[in-house]
Amino acid sequence: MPVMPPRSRRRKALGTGLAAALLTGALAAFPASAAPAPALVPAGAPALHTTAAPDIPIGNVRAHLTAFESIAAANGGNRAHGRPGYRASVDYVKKRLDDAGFRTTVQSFTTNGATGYNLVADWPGASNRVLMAGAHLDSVTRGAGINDNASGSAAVLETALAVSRANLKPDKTLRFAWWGAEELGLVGSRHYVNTLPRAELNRLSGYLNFDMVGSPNAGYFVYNDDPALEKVFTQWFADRGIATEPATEASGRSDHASFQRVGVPVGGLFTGASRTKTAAQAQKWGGQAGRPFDPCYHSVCDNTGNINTTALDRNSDALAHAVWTLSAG
Ligand code: DTR
Ligand code: CA
Ligand code: ZN
Ligand code: ZN
Repeated sequence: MPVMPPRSRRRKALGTGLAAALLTGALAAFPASAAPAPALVPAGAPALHTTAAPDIPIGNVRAHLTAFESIAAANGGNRAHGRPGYRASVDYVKKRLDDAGFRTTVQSFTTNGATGYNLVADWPGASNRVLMAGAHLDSVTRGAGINDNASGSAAVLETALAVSRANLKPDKTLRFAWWGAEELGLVGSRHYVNTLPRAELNRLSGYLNFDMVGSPNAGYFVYNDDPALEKVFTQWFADRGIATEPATEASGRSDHASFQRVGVPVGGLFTGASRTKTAAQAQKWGGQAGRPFDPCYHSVCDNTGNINTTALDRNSDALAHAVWTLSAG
């Protein structure tokens, strides 16, 4: 069985996300909840902002990828809809969320003669608004689906676990989702929006999608469907001197399209699929011009070797930043 990443377990045991994320061992013993954050800051150090997102530990994200790869290996080499590797992937994510205090729901549906599942996890907020972030959890039958889309699944999972470690008290309810049967035509996410009552759909302030966020020959693409959501991401990258481009390859091609159809503002990140990186893109992002962003797209070689760790780390941190920022109000 895949094991929980050790860092998650340690952080959970500490129980004070802010202290665990930001302070040294000596100071971490100090109960963060009992003292205002500024009192813990040494003179001259930058002020702590309790609303700032933590750095998402890339080691934890990669540990989830390894777990998904093991799940595929133990279940005929894939995690596809209707195959045992898909259900095992749902169980893996659900266990970690349940242990972290989320309210989880498994929604089943039938397509292509098999039962599929969406996993939804809520972290309650104070207002009536809901912010969603999601990723499809199914692979194609050809392989383990690690860039497509264990990468997005792991980044969303680790962000959710970071919310729990920080004991975040958001204004909005935070809702994290892992979709089934995306590869068969966005089936799971479409089922979710079609079965959600209109009053519940109206609570959704936005849906953020993460599908392929660790492509080996990565580009930094930001969905340009909603200007406000787009800006949260583009600003995060600009602040770090990383160029981005609008994700024109994204239109209608992943689960955000299901939300767009019913009028929910959407955003997201993408590092490229089978399109070729241009010379200009290689100039600004590095990598190989004239080669696909992901040469193993939908292939058996989409394994843990098919990941650009820097891209996955940046996108995971940007995801957490967006969730923290957009949780307000
Ligand atoms: N939906 C993806 C492939 C894909 C193609 N273009 C984009 C843009 C944004 C996200 C994903 C994609 C798949 O699962 O195969
Ligand atoms: Ca990080
Ligand atoms: Zn795919
Ligand atoms: Zn995908």
